[in-house]
Amino acid sequence: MSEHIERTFVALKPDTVKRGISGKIIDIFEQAGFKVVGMKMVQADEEILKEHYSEHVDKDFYSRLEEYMSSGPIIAMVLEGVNTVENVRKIVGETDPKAADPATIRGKFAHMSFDHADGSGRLHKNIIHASAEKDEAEEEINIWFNEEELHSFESAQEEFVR
Ligand code: 3AN
Repeated sequence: MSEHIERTFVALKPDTVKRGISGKIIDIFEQAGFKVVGMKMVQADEEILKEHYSEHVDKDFYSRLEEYMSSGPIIAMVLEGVNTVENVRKIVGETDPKAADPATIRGKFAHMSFDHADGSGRLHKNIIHASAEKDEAEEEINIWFNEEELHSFESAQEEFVR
């Protein structure tokens, strides 16, 4: 496998699942040629969220982040392709939907802002999570998936997009 082919972890957050826009978002990644090599619906609990968001556990907003992320099932995915971590983050857009480019997933499907969430005690609903760095992607894939849940296969478009 080329050194540029890598995997990243993506989670469609509970608001996305409840709004029924998961398919539209998965479609964006498939259209860009990423291969879905793992996918499942999970009800996240306190323990897995503390592991996943270990860098945020002590922050003021953590209890709201946990409430948001456990407010319904998420769709956890592993995507594979060329420089996937960087490319997927670009497609996902800025963390704060208000600041996200309208061509990105967060800009297209949300308009929440940190100021609004923090000022009103609301949940900062931003649709999707994607790993920020290659090391983080490996850690997050291990947190959410077992080896048997990840698949190696040749996709129909691989020859044209890689
Ligand atoms: P990203 O998910 O884009 O890597 P991080 O790691 O900075 O962004 O933040 C993780 C999660 O914590 C995000 N989903 C974000 O909504 C939430 N978060 C970060 N900062 C705040 C804040 N000031 N108020 C509410 N939620 C926040």
